[in-house]
Amino acid sequence: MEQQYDPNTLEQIARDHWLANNSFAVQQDDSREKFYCLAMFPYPSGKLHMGHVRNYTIADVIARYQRMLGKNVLQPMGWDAFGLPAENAAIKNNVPPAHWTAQNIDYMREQLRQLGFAYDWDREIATCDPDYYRWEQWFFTRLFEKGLAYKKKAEVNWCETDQTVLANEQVVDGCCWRCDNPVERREIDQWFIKITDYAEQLLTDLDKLDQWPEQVRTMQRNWIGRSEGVDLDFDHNGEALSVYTTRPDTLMGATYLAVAPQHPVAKAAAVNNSELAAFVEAQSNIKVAEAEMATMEKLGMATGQFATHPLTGKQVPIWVANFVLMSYGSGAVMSVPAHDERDHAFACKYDLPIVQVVDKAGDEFSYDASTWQDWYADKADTTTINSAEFDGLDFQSAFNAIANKLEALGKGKPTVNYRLRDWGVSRQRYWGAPIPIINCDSCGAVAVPEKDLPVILPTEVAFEGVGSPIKKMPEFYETTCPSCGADAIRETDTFDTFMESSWYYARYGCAKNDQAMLDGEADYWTPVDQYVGGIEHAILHLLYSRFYHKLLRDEGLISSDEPFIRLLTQGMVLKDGAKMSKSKGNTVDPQSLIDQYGADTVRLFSMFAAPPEQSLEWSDSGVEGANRFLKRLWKLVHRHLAAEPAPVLDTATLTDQQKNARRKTHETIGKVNDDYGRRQTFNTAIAAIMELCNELGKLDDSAQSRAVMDEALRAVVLMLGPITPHVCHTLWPMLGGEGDVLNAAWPVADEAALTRDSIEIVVQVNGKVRAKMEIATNTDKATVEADALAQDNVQRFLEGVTVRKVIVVPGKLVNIVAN
Ligand code: ANZ
Ligand code: ZN
Repeated sequence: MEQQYDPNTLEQIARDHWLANNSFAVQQDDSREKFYCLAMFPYPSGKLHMGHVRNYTIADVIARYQRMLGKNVLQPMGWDAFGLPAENAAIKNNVPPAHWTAQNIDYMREQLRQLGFAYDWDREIATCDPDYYRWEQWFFTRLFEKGLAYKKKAEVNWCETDQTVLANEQVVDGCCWRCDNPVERREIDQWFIKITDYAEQLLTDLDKLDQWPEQVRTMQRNWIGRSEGVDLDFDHNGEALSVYTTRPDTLMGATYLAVAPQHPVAKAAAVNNSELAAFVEAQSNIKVAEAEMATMEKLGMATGQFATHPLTGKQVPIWVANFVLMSYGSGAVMSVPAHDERDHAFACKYDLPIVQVVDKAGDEFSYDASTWQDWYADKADTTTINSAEFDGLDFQSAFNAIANKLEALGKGKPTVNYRLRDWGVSRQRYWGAPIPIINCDSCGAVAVPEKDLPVILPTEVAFEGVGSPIKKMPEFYETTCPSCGADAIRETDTFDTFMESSWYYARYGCAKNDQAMLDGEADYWTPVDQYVGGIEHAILHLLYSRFYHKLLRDEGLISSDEPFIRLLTQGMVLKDGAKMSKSKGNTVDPQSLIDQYGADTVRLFSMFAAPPEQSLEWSDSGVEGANRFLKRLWKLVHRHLAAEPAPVLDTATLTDQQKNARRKTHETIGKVNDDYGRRQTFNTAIAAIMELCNELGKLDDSAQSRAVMDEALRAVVLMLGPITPHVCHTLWPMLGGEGDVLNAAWPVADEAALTRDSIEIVVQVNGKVRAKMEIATNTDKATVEADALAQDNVQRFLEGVTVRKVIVVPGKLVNIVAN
């Protein structure tokens, strides 16, 4: 009697086999090409969701495929284990974050195991493990010594009632999430890493990442935000008031200056002007996102002071304006209301002079606020006017001429600016890696010496209120200065969790090394050949990792320039058109699906339902369909095995039907290979395999048909191996395959099987299809023409008309033009 497809039993057997053989543990092997496949590691929030399942299945399919191509494949897994949710859970459930995290990790590891992912578990990392973060602390001290890590005052959200700093997500409508009192902004000492020193490299190296989605590269480019301009000085009471402009060609049209509310000139002017002081005070306290900046109301106030224009010597008024950022350029702007939309609106509002200095042939300029046109700010095809000796120049010539003149006068120089800011890495939270610094009254900030690392985060803590427990633990923060020996205070801030996720991919290469952060094996495995993860990480995580990689390289720990060669950003999992999320209550628990259908069905569905980069719409019937297909495949194989053993394939004796089935098999191999490797469209690969199985079902049970079937079923099992590894593990030896299917060689299409003896040609009369005919593939053109004209139905349409022309498109169609 035929065995039933029983996923629960066979999947357990397959997984036990992999576990017993440690099938996915890998070592450095210089004789083979290496392939490092990585999916972004999860935050251990409790249990897996469908987004995880999809993400990890995509990576697993790629890893298993590459392994079958004969490469030495590393696919590790670990935990992004620090972060705020663990603290919130600790407050709510009264368990220390370390315990909560460890429990979640154990549960989720078991779930990943059940899905059959081919991970080298020997390399597992949890970022909250001191064996991991000690190296991060050590590396930070190296950056500190090089001057790449520094301390400066920066603003945080402060809740006076709870006496604590709040993360941005803990501020709800300007109030504390816990006590609902208004949140203030406070300046406190914080640690920064100088990513701005690497801005140019981070930008130019994007050009090397030609296997990244263009969209992600563009987002990174915009985030870095490089601009070329000129720093130039106006004179203010004998002192230089510097402005940054990308449009020095419009300098002769600068009719006023605008400074940020925090600018020294604004503050000085406010001393004897209470109205201005109030304005400056109010505007300094408002912090807006840059995106809001564009749409918010532009407000300003005159300082009553003037500055001298560097070229004309004219006096221009200085205004304070809310749209000027203190943190960009010099915090002061030369305003050119004729050619900058913002300056124009401001000038109209406050009745400031407007002077046109750029002209565009054929277009009328208007000073009216309602008729602002984009061309006023456009740099293409312009000519300078009203600019004295600089008249009649295009943008670049005017830029250069004015920049040169300013340089000659010692009043300006060309500058490059970046929107990118240094990376603030201090968090005033508890559940993170302690920043390895000791603050001494006489020596200042001193790095914890290597011998005293790691600085271990105490884990048996109780949460009282919301503040970080280590800020209230003298036994943690009371220490002595490593350099002078005096009493000193240990830093109680912890690192931003982006610190851990910025280098974990490299640590997998030598996860167990307790002598060094990274070693030769880590250098062997890096860079990651294929990285898979969510588009939500397109900017920060990927930019910080790219930066960290360059820091590691410059410390001599790694030899490549970029961490991730190829990037696949997976789409979201939706249900009824909305993103699956707990708050929407539309989640599907992968666990219940695994229990009901087995892991292979869940894997097959998540790969079949959509191309990986697009969103996947959840469908129960789709899951059932995936399950039905696996049952059909199971039947097909068992029916084949129940028949007489297949004889040796004899290609010379095959019938047309057998030849077609065999050609279909090899065409599918070619297509699936391309879909897995180059295109990464696994859904179309699966569709092709399903179609092939349908065709195979039509074969008769003659001896050579069974031989064709035998070859085809082996190919099907090999091709599905990466997607549904458990069932393929079971079927492979049944079909006489040697060893584990996961180590079997990827099938190669037989060119000879692809050639067709005959081909179908469409015959048209005046562009309309009138007949189809089978002809031998090597038929010459004249014979094709003659055969086409001889078709019965074609003859009918040629009655009473004259053939004017016969067009033959080889291998496809014949069109007869007649009238
Ligand atoms: C005069 C001018 C004329 C400007 C014109 C633009 C158009 P990007 O490209 O982003 O670097 N700017 C300079 N510092 C600023 C600050 N701290 N806050 C707000 N705006 C500032 O932008 C550079 C341009 O933004 C500069 O060029 C300056 O305005 C403004 F037709 O100077 B421009
Ligand atoms: Zn000291």
